[in-house]
Amino acid sequence: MKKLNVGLIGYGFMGRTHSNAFRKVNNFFDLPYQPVLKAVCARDEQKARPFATKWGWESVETDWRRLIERPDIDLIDICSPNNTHAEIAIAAAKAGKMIMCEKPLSMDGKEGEQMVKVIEKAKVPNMVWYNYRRVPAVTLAKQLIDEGRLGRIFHYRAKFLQDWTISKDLPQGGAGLWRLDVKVAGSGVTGDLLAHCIDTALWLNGSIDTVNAMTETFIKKRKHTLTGKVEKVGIDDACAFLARFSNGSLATFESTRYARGHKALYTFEINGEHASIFWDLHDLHRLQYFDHRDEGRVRGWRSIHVTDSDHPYMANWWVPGLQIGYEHTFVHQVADFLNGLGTKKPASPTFRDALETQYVCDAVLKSAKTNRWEKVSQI
Ligand code: SOE
Repeated sequence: MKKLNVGLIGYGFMGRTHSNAFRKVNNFFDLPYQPVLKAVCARDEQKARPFATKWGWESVETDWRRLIERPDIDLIDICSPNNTHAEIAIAAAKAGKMIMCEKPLSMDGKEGEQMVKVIEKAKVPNMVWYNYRRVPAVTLAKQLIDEGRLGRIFHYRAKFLQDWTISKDLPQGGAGLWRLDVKVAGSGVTGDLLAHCIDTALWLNGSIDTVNAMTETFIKKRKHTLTGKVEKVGIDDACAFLARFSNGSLATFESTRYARGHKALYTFEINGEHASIFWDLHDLHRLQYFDHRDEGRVRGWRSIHVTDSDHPYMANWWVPGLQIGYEHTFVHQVADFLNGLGTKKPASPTFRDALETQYVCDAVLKSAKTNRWEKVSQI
């Protein structure tokens, strides 16, 4: 097993999920590489040091450029806010480092294109952390669709609902709350939550041709943590859009951070000619499946408990019937990335795959402004 020295940039919520994944992955998966937690990088050394101690990072850097220059770092993992992704990824690629980048890839499609160009020229392995693809039930959905069990697909329906920004007293900017600052996040729920739904949808159901969207910013002004002033809010608090896939199916997507009572209700349903599937993040180890070809007397929705050893990823965990959760999706993502390095078949989503999601987000935000159907740029 070869060592792979990782340099992590950022130590927020995602910094924790990634650190956990790098630490655990070799305990559960037989892989050609072993990640070594070499250095964590954050501007505030006082905060980065306890994080490094807690998660086992060997050293601390306070300047990402210095981290990239280090000859002992093989892989740069970017979990800093969205407006930093492009500059860091481009510099890391030019320095010949492998790159893993938090979602969304970029602030918009144009920026994403520049990233893809440089990364592909440098020929460095790369991946974007769209972790929900690697929930075993979601991967099972992919298998069932690819086996043709659903037949022709008619409908795709996805939503991602949260309720944590309803208070008008919540400021914008700063730790965690940069998601409310358009200059840092690029957009609101479209890039933060719908990007997940779009990534899964493109993976399961192929490309999207056109979209028609509406967005709303319910709280128009919020205090900015960094300036102390009340400033205009530039993000979309809610977004809903219609879409047409290239395979002829119709879709609805909805996301908001104003759905009181819902914390992370990511669901999707797909209706095909023969069968339908439904998945819900709040019940993530189950896949609901209805197959019209079943004998009529026993036909009905099956609730598949995706915990058996012939289910995706599950043979690597406990014994059949015992569940895993959210953090394991990140472990799976690292395992697939490392296997991809070994076999030279890059695991998805690569930067190029994630650019497709940016193009859909761009078209959605454009349509919300023009009030028209908009075409999605194709790669
Ligand atoms: C926002 O609240 C958030 O943390 C997103 O940034 C993540 O991508 C999503 O998985 C959960 O919600």
